Amino acid sequence: MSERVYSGCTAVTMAGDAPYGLIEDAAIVTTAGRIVWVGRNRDLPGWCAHIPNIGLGGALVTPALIDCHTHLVFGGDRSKEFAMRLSGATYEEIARAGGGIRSTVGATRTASDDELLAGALRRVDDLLADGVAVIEVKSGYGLTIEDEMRMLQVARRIEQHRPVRIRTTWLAAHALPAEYADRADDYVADVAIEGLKRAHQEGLVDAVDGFCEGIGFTPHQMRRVFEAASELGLPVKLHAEQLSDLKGAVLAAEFGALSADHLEYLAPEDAHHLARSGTVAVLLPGAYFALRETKLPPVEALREHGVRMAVATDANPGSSPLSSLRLAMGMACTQFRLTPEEALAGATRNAAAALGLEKDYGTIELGKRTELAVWDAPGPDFLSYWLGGDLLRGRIIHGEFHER
Ligand code: DI6
Ligand code: FE
Repeated sequence: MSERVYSGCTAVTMAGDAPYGLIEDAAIVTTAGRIVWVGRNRDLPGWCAHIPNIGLGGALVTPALIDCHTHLVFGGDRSKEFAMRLSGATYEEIARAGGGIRSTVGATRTASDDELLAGALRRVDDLLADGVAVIEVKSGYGLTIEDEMRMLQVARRIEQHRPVRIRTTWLAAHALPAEYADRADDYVADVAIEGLKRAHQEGLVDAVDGFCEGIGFTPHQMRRVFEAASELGLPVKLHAEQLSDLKGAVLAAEFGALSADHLEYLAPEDAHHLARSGTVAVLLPGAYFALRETKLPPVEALREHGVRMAVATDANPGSSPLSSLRLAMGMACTQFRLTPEEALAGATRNAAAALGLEKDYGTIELGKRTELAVWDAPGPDFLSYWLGGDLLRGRIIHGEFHER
């Protein structure tokens, strides 16, 4: 059942030694949603002769893209703050004045579940049009146990409405709600940690994150959250070094984090910590762009130390109002000087690693899930080079081709 040969395509496997793992005139064979053979069409084994063969007309086929860092469940929007920032207010000033994340918290708490879901689905649809098949979604705009859990429940419901895999991340340590003003330690204990235990009991948590920053939580507070996560056997990740260098990435590495994210202010000499722990560096050029940041993440040092780099949208109403992963890839190249191949690896193979999903996703290889993106593009560089447009011809979801 559900066996297919996809032929007449250029396979961008993102595996093996060739650039992009490229195979010209390729065939990909799938059985029950898993890749069972991939190679040159002329080498197709005899046992494939009876399998329905679908010609892709010279299309480019990549692993489906993965957006490994989003905050796409939220209420309201922050277009007014966008205007304020353009007339001189900084992101931090707005946050300290009660705007920023806290204003989205107000709008999220008052939104119904269905309203939150409807807003999220619009952004999910944007990502699907970019060939995305897996999306990580964080909580962090509820900041009570109930509202944080509600965000993750809404995020999980996305899977019932769209053909996409959702991973949910507990990010209660995102901002301090007004009711806990000057009591950050209490908030960490009562909500970030107690809530985590409850959300985990309900099966809502795939990973645990925090905003380690002057306007967020201290490394000491994040350590307490990470210790609680480790006791529950949950993997961690961290918003680290986005606005200043608090050594969050070093802390993340100490806990064997799946990823450390943002990293504009990472000291180059700290890159080796991420390499040693196998922690993925998730680069978020949308936030760099929208905040008009000028400090670049130390890409050269990350590369030198062999730290795997991912690229994600950070889709959120404040620092990164962006729902195109391909645009994030283009920005990663132009702003951060990634190569187009690094950018695609960052949205496939390394994004899968940032979510602990590399056994199933991120490359076109034997045994992986047959989740692929089929593009009208002359070559893989094009995916990062061309900004915007409608390049996706279709998606292969669980082994079945779906035209856009
Ligand atoms: N860093 C970010 O860029 C987002 N969260 C975080 O910790 C911003 C979230 C927001 O501004 O609403
Ligand atoms: Fe973020």
